[in-house]
Amino acid sequence: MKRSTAAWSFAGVIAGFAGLAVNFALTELLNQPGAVVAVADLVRDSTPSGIVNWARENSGKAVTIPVILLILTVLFALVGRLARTRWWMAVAGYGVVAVIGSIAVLTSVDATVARLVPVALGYVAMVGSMALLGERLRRLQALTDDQLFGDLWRGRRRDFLVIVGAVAGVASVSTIAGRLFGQDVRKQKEEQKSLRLPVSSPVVPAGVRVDVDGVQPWMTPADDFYLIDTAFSRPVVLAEEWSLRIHGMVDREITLTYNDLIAREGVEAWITLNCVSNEVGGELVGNAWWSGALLAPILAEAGVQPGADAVLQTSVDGWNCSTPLEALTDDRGAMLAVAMNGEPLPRDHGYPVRTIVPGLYGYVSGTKWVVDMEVTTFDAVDAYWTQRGWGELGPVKIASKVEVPREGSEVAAGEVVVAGTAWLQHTGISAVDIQVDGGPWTPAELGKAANTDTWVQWRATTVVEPGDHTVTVRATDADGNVQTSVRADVLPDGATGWHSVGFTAS
Ligand SMILES: Nc1nc2c(c(=O)[nH]1)N[C@H]1C(S)=C(S)[C@@H](COP(=O)(O)O)O[C@H]1N2
Ligand SMILES: [Mo]
Repeated sequence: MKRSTAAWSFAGVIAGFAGLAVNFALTELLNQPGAVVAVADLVRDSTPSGIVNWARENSGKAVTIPVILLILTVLFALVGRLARTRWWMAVAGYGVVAVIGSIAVLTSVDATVARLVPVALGYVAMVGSMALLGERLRRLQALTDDQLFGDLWRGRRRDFLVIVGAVAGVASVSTIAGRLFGQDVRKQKEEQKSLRLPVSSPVVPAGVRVDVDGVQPWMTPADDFYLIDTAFSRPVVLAEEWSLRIHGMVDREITLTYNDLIAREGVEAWITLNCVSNEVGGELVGNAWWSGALLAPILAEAGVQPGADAVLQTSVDGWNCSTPLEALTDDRGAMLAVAMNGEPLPRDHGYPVRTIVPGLYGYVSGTKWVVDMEVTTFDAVDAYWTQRGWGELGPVKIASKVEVPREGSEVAAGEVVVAGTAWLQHTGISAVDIQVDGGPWTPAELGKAANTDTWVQWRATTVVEPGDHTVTVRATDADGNVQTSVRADVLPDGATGWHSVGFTAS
C-alpha cells in the first residue's frame, strides 16, 4: 500500500513537470515569458521591500526559481497522491497551478490573453499525463497477491515505467528544443554577428595601467563585467525590432529605431559603471569602452518642457528608473550605448541599446534593453528601486580598493607592493594614500586618468617586518575631498568607508 502511494506521488510529479516543460517549450518558441518565470516576477514584485533589499538583487534572484520549483514538486506529489482515490483531484490540483500561472502571465509586461494558450496547453499536458500514468497504476493495483509475484505484475509494471519514460522523454525533449530553437536567441546571435556598427575598437590609453600582477584589468572584458538586474530570464530583443519612444513633457514625441540611432553622430568614451549595491572592496564595478549616441541632442530635438526634472526610463521587461534630467542633458556625455568594448552589447548587458550615464549608479541610470523614456518630474513618479527605499538621485560615491596583496595572502617580508583602483566618476580622483597597521598615510603613485569618468589604478610600496599586517586605502577626489572612513551600508544610496586588507609577511 505504501509503495503504491509513493508511485502515485511520483506519477504526479512526472506529470506536473511534463506540463511545465510543454509550457516552457512553447513560450521559448514564441519568445514570451514562461509561466514559472512570470510567477517568479510576480513573487519578486510583490515581496515587501525589506525582504527584497535583504535578498539584494542577485542572491534573492538565485533562490527564487529553485524555491518555486521545490514548492511545485511537493504540490505535484500531493496532487498525484490524492488522484489515487479521487481522479478529479488531478483536474483541480493542476488547475490551481494553472490559475496561478495564468494570473502571473496576465500581470506580466505587455500581457495579452493569447499568452494563456501555453499555460492552458501545459495544464492539458499535466492532466493528460496524469490520466495515462494513473490508468496504468490502477491496473497494477488491481492485481491480487498471487499475481503480484507473477509475470502479469512485471508486465504491468513495465507498462507503467514505459509511460513514465515517455512522459519524461517528451518533457526533456521539449525543454531542450525550447532552449535551442526558442527565444529568438539564434536570430539575435546572427544579427549581432552581421551588424556593421560604426564603432571603433578599444585602445587602452597609454599610462593608465600600473602593471602590477593581481590588479584587475583597466578595461574590463565584457565577459567579466559584473551583471546586475531584476530579470529572471534576460530579455531577447532584436535590433531590427527595437525602438525607443521619448515622450511626456516634450514638445515633440520621438520614436527612434536602431537604424535612426546608429545613423546619428556617434560618441565613444571610457566610462566606469558601478552598482549602488557594491560593498566596500566589492566587485560590482567595471570599466568599458562604450559607443553610442549622445542623449542630450536627442532630448533637445524632442524639446524638453520647463518644469521637468526627471526622465523615467523603462526597459522592455518593465523595470524602470528615474534619472535626473540634468544628468542626461548636461555635457557629461550620457548616451544610448549600442556597443561595449567595440562589440555590439551582449544580450546580458542590454542588447541592442542601453543607457550609460557617467557619475550615476546603474540603478538610477543604466537601463538595459531600454525602450521608453518619459520626461517627467520626480514628484510624479516612483521608480522600481526608489519604491523599495533606495535613494532617488543616485550620484556615485568615491571609492577605493586594495587588490594587491589579496586578503589573507602571504608575502615575503621587506618591500611589499600594494596596488588597486579608485574611482569617482564625473569628478575624478586626485590622490590615493595607503596606511599600514594604522601608521602614517603615505601617497600612492597613480596611473594616468583617462578622463574623470573612469577609475584610476594606483600602486605603492611599503616595507614590513615578518608578521600580520593590515593595509588600508583612501582616495581624494579632484575637488580635494578625502574619502570618509565612516562606514555606511549600501542601502539607501551607496556604501562608504575605507577598504582594508590583512596579509602575512614571512
Ligand atoms: N532593464 C534593467 N536595466 C538595469 C537594471 C535592471 O534590473 N533592469 N539594473 C541596473 C543596475 S542596478 C545596474 S548596477 C546596472 C548594471 O549593468 P550591467 O549588468 O550591465 O553591469 O544595470 C542597471 N540597468
Ligand atoms: Mo545596481
